[in-house]
Amino acid sequence: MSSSPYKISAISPTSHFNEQSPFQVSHTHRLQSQRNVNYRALRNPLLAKTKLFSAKLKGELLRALGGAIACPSLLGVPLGHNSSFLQGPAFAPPRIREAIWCGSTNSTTEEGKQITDPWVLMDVGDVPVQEIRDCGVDDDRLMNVISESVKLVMEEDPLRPLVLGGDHSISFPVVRAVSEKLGGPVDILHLDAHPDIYNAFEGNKSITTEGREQGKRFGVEQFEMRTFSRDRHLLENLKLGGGVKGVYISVDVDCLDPAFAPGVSHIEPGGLSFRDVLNILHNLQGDVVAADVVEFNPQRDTVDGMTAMVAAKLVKELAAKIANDKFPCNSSHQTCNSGAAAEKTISA
Ligand SMILES: [Mn+2]
Repeated sequence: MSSSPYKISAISPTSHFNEQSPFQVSHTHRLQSQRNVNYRALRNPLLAKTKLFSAKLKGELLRALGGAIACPSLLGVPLGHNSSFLQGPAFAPPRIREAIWCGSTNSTTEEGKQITDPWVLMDVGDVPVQEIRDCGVDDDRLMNVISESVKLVMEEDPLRPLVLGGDHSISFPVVRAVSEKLGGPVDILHLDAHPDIYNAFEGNKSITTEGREQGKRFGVEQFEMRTFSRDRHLLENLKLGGGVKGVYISVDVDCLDPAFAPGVSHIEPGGLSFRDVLNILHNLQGDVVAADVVEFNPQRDTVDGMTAMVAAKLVKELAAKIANDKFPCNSSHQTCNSGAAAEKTISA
């Protein structure tokens, strides 16, 4: 277990989880009197059904097509109010989607998968975070809504959550859901300019104490940029997820040097290059069960949406990492001569 960066090898964060459905607001009356909002909209699991319908539809489509073993599905979590500085990450998911499908770039990942291929990328939309907050729902319950939404996606095998943040506070409810759904801990690969391992930050429960001590306490191995050149070989040849339920990857866009990604709330010079990050992700060996890309802040991006493109490419490459199907010629429908590939040309 000594070969991983930013790894928390045994997370089973069930202590704060509320078994009650987040869509059943228990203190309805108090909230109604405070805000004069009809909480039936949340009790009557309309929101859950909407999300469930979208995930179910995509899941059924994939199962009908056959062959998919694991297919990443975008799930936007536009939450920004937990950022310690700016709230712009709440606006990130639509900007990332826009950049993913932007005509100025192509739909092929570096290893040759097509994101237009339903086996490679699905999308079940956003968790309606702001709408729920506007109803006066508190943060704990909101985090439960996020966890439940992740679980709804995971119910629809072979879908796997590829989460678009949002600020980094969303990673906790997402990992919690993944771990609970899979029935055990996962390894976490966390790329970030900041350790983000406070015991509590403005009331937020975080998975880990202060800095290095918390890291040690929770078995987090941290690799720092000042020694990156020394650790490069190790970090670019990681093998994770052994003995646990798989690997969760959390990429805070500010892990990148601001030369590559200026559109973040917390600019920290001296970070990774985009190629460094791709090398780490591409060479990682392990079953990636879910991932997130967080902290892209469109309000600080350049006019040309440069960081949006960076975030979008991270998402595309993570999708390629997660996507797994029975067809060896995934992206080559037209050129592959095998029967299996012919079967996959349904959508062509
Ligand atoms: Mn950060």
